[in-house]
Amino acid sequence: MKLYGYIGSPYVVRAVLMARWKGCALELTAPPGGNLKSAEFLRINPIGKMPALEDAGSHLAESTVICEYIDETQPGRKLLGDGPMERAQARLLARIMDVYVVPNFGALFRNLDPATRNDAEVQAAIAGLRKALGHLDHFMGPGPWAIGKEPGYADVILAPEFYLAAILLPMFGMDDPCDGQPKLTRWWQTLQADPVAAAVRSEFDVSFRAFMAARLKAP
Ligand SMILES: N[C@@H](CCC(=O)N[C@@H](CS)C(=O)NCC(=O)O)C(=O)O
Repeated sequence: MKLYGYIGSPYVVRAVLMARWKGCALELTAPPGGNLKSAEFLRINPIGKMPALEDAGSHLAESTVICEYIDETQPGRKLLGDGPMERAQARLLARIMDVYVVPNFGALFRNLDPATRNDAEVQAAIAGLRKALGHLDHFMGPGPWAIGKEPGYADVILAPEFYLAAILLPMFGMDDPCDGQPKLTRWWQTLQADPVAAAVRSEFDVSFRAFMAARLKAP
């Protein structure tokens, strides 16, 4: 299996984390044609976003779909879980992340530069973020992982966004995204103590910090 994308994307990190926790091979490679809008890559994924997965001549897009495919096709423990409720709870956390948490990051990215920052937009994003993080906390299991006693699908989807948040949010005075959320706080501690996740985080951090530095320097 081949994954097109770069490790500085949290969506790419989801698939990488899924493969690492499963213990399966996943080759990470740059998009053909050198970028996400090249004719070669758009033939693979016309959405023009990373990641895209190639397996035995077929292609998939969208990180959640790719993660489920890796989980379903590769040997070993199923990270999505065994029972229908466990699987639905994991998918629910993933959905809350994508539908209610992540859109607030977009508003913050548009306001990175303090000199041109729209404070009202930033405050609305922070408020939206706090509310959505509360929803995540509400639906999380008793631990130590997001759903269950071992790293699973929900952790794969959530972790990279928290790695991004740990870099992005302090720029807006929000040092601890888990503040006031007991289950999230416990989960974040579990995640940070995991050596597989920590290794992937280091790779992401280097690449994402370089991306942020370039964004801040751009005119
Ligand atoms: N819903 C998509 C989102 C993927 C996404 O937005 N990827 C970003 C990188 S973090 C991207 O490729 N952006 C390029 C663009 O939008 O032109 C997924 O879950 O895979």
